[in-house]
Amino acid sequence: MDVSPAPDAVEAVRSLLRAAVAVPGGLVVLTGAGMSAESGIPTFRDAMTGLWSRFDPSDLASEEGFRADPVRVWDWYAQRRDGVRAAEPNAGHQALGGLHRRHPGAMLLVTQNVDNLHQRGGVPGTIRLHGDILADQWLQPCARRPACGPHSAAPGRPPRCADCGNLVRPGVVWFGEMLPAAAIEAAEQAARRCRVMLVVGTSGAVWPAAGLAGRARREGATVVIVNPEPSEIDDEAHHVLRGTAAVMLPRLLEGI
Ligand code: BV8
Repeated sequence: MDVSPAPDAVEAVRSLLRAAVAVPGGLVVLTGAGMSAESGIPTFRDAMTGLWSRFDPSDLASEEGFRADPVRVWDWYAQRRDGVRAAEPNAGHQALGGLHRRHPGAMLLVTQNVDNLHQRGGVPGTIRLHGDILADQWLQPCARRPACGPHSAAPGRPPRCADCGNLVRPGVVWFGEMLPAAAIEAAEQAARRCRVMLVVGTSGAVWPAAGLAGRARREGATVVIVNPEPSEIDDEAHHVLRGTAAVMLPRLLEGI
């Protein structure tokens, strides 16, 4: 396992990627918060600095946490939403968008990120395992028929239904909640079929997303990790390139 992105290490991975994008579904890219760090969106690890450093993310990102203090959790998401709206896709997002344009159908992009930077970076079909931070949904399914939409809620922190008091929550997957079945099934199927899985900017700490690299490896794929720091899934990798998403992805994907 080579650790420094020496030119020959990068070239070895580039030839694997070149072969992978020659077949439909040959490449699966799995991304985490590190993918958006150079767009100014703090990673979960880094987010625990400053204003929110006194809170455990899985406390804030949970139904229990929301029910315990809806205002605090709503404000946390409102601040993160502003950050996502103000952010731009970085050179890493753009490089993946370029590869998608050059080889439609060859790459499946699976993300843990709840921002929309992959879509804005040119990969509209990105599979979102953990939802969309800019989407709203009801905390409880609306009992009315036809059901009211969360946009009809009375403004507030959080907005709530003027009739039944139902709260609006962000359209993300909270800890303890199941992932969207279609998304995790598509990701697991793609992991089973790919030739190369490129894992970018994830600590590999959150499941079931963290299990996708091991599944791909067990099915015979080559696993490549791009991360400036060690992650909890480095053992699943055949190649680890210590670098950032916005620097390493253009180096790996240009001209492929
Ligand atoms: C579930 C949306 C069924 C919300 C998120 C098995 C074992 C242990 C625990 C579990 C298990 N199975 C289930 C669990 C429980 C739990 C879990 O995994 N807990 C962990 C913390 C131990 N999983 C769940 O609850 C999942 N649901 O399993 O349902 C069930 C239910 C109950 C019990 C059993 C089964 C739901 C998980 C989804 C939660 N929602 N996000 C929101 O965003 O507000 S997860 C959220 O955190 C992100 O989406 C992301 O997935 C995760 C953060 O991880 P990363 O993205 O990797 O980011 P992190 O900050 O950790 O690391 C950043 C990395 O980037 C670092 O490595 C750094 O070095 C690198 N980096 C930094 N800069 C750069 C860079 N890389 C490249 N370039 C750079 N510039």
